[in-house]
Amino acid sequence: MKALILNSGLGRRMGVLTSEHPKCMTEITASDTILSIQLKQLVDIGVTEVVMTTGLFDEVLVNYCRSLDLPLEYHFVNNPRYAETNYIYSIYCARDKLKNDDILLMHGDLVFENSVIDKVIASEQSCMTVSSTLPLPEKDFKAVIKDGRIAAVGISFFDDAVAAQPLYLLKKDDWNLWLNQIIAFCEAGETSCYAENAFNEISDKCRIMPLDVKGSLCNEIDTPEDLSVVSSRFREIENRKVYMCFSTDIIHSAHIGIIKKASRLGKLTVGVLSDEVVTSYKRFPLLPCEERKVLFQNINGVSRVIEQKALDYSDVIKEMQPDIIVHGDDWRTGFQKPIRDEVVRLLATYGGRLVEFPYSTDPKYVELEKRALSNLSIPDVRRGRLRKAIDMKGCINAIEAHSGLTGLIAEQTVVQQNGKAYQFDAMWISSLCDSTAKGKPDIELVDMTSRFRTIDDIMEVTTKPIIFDGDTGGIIEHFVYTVRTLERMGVSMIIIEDKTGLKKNSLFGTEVEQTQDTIENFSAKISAGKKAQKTKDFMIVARIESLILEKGMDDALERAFAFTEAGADGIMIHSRKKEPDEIFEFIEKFRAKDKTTPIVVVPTSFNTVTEAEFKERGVNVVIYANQLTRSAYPAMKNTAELILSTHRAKEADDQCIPFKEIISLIPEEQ
Ligand code: SPV
Ligand code: MG
Repeated sequence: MKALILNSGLGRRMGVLTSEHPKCMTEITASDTILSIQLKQLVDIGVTEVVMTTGLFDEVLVNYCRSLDLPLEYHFVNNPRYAETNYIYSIYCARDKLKNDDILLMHGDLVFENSVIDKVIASEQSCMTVSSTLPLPEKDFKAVIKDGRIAAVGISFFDDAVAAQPLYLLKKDDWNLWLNQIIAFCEAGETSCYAENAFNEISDKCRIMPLDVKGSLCNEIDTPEDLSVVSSRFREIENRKVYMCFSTDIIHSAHIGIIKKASRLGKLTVGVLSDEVVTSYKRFPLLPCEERKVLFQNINGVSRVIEQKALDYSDVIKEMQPDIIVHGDDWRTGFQKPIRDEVVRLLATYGGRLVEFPYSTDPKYVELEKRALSNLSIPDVRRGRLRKAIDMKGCINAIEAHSGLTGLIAEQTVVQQNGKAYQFDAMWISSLCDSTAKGKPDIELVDMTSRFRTIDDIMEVTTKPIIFDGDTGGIIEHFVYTVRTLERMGVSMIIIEDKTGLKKNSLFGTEVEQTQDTIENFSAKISAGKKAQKTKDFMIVARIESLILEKGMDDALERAFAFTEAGADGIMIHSRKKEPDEIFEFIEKFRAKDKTTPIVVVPTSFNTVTEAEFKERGVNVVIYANQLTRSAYPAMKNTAELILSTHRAKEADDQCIPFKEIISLIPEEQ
């Protein structure tokens, strides 16, 4: 396709404004002329070749085009008889460059907004821009429409006519017909009429459809009055507030494409979702928000970048009142639909508009996201993310995982609620559940090699950070090796409890004999572990059993401060009371002296407390230590009993999900 821009006219009605250059070089904004706007629009829509007819100031025009330095190939054709002929003759002069091609024809004094040219270029048939909402102009072009097609164009038609602007997309066959008629006219000496006079004679053979641009800006500039109206309208359009939000940290060509489209609608502000929102909605971002902001700030077409702190747009809309919000059309269904509905509602309150572009499902982008995910599972990347998540969110949660399958549940479960998304931040490799899954008691019987194997199974299919239940940590000489192995595997945190001898699960409390380690020995274990680790990321957390073993609050606090002093990266305080009072008391007293060391809780017994309340009191990690095992066991037992009592599997089917559903959880390839 070639663009044909007609710039041979004298533009006499513009007065002094055209005394030194052609009309198309008249400034519309401080940085753009009618022509530079048109040419940039052509570049944006992918046109590379321009045929431009010239007249007076031929050289000025040619030099000006070159100075714009746009990626366009120009064919300048001078009409030497510009003073006494009309543009029909200019086209005649350029005929050899115009044959057998689709032509985008425009007058050189036409200013239109981007959406107009976008619609024209998207048309599958030849078309001419018309406006059904404008009054019929006295002197300018009108198009007569018959049977849905343009039957005639001129200034003297008033019946069955609409206002029309000289912007055409002409498909090769239609254009050849019209061009041949233009040639015939000119060779017969008819050189001072409109090119449209030639069209009117063959219009029944052409299929040029009216393209209704309604109230969009598409105006010729003939007089200084036109100039003032059109340029203020153009500036208004250019300054429209356009807003678009991104969660991505991998910017690819589809993002650039949609940014380009959005920036053509006005001044584009990009919202970058905060790290916290991205983590709960999608996955841990590969780049923190500040980095993502810098990336977007440097993309062509982006005027401003802000942080969007919620998945829903209400705050942004209230603050910024964008004229246009741009989004992919993927949010019309699914969990984002309520967010979209709210955006539509809020925009309607002040006349804002939602513009949706088709969402790209190109497999190469899916592949990129897959790669990002596998990146997150690399040990070095995974290990440090727990600390980062704690810093970012203040308080994170973790759920138990004891196998690849439970790992996948921890990894993939997302709940959408009121336009927000929730998922687990980390996984807890519980000694109790790992032992139970193997049908063994939780007494450090399952050896470390086997525990590492469980971690490996989980790591193979997940990306989330791992907190390892290290029981007592064993003897110091063994503990240092455990630390190094876990660190190398990409585990983020080990929690060891201050017990010695035959460890039993804490939930037995004082019902079984359990011995607490001395402060000195346990502190030495922590210090040795801290010394052994190679990275800064890895965390060793001291778990205090004083409340479980009924040794009192003072003992718990004394140990907490001693273990922190010994280098512990966090304190886990445990209790098996239903009431959270002693946990709250510990947190309050610990926080009175230590504001920063992370506190971990396992609310199996005191399970009425919400994460928000824990956070408010100063807790940083909430671990749901065994709920998957505890809920799976009765379900499985029930099914086994049902099969035994009915002597077949049919009755049990109601409580089984189809295997297809389980399979869908399992990724085909990592
Ligand atoms: C585990 O999950 O193995 C724990 C937490 O150590 S608790 O069972 O509450 O002791
Ligand atoms: Mg345990």
